[in-house]
Amino acid sequence: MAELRGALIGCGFFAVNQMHGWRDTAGASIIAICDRDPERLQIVGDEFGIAKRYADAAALFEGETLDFVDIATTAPSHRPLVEMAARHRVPAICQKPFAPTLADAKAMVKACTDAGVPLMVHENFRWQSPIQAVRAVIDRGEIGTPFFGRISFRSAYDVFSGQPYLATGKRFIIEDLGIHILDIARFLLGDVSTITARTARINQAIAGEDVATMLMDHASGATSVVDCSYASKLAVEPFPETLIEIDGSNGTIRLAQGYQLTVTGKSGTTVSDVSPPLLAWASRPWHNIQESVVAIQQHWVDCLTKGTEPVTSGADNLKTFALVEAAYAGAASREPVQLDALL
Ligand code: NAD
Ligand code: 89Y
Repeated sequence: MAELRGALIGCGFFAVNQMHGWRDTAGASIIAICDRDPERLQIVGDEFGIAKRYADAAALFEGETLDFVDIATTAPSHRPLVEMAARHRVPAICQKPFAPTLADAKAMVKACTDAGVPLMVHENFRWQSPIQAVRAVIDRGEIGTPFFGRISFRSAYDVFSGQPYLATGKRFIIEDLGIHILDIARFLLGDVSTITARTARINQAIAGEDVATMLMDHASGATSVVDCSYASKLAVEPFPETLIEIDGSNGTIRLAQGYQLTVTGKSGTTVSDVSPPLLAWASRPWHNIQESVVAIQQHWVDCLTKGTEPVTSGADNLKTFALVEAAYAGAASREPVQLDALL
């Protein structure tokens, strides 16, 4: 079968990982790139040997016949670009956060549904191999029925040097990073009915919140705590590890710093190293995230080829994005927020 022909829009900081990832993804290749910043267009075009370069997304869609488009811009441009892809009947991947607002995200899902084109959000954290390892333990019934989870991301890593826009937005950690951790909670424990949230800004040099603590009721009956911080200086910097505790009716799972997985269940206690591989182009500490980029891109190609819906489709991601909106609303009101009312 012929390789799928894709184009990348947005050649910034994270897109370089996606371009490396496409080289490692079977069944697809990037044949054109687009960025309104000529310098970024040249840097990425030269590094990855892409001759077809566009400064304008409309010209890209007019000029190329594409099997998909990979949108790696920041959130404000996501809705116009996804709607443009829908108008041209081109399946689209859209980076997280899906959109500036839930209303925008819903409109994007509708545009793609109406046009009959697949839409996947690049929600890659659940594709990290340590997270997949935790889910596999739950799925094989080793700990029985989960009743509690703590999904935790605490760090003091300087994310602002690579992504300066993160320091300037009114919203920071929930929208940028917490969104992944909330998605992992959904991935491990199922959909959420209620969320209670508290936020704080410890680093006074940034505009948004850099600490968030969230308590969630899952439809399954499980309770989880999702806690995120970019203000936590630790002896050994854990970035970008997500640490996990799951308690079930027959045992427990602990994913500890250093990618150490301890499972106590029906078969006794096992301790294993679930470190992600260091891909040839990857660099520590980002290798965990970089590996998950290849995994989600391969999933997209497999889904497009088979005609199946990606697990982080636009429709699925509305439920993760709704948690972000609900967390901000609940942090402001100091009241629990029902998810049903938002979806
Ligand atoms: P960036 O600002 O470095 O890059 C964005 C690029 O898009 C810029 O080069 C900009 O010129 C270009 N651009 C913006 N609007 C455009 C438009 N309409 N047409 C053409 N080009 C346009 O941003 P980044 O740090 O690379 O982040 C991009 C996205 O990736 C963000 O949404 C961010 O949250 C996300 N991200 C995801 C992960 C992850 O693990 N999934 C990690 C980091 C960043
Ligand atoms: O933008 C964020 C993301 O998606 O993963 C980590 C990050 O780069 C900084 O918080």
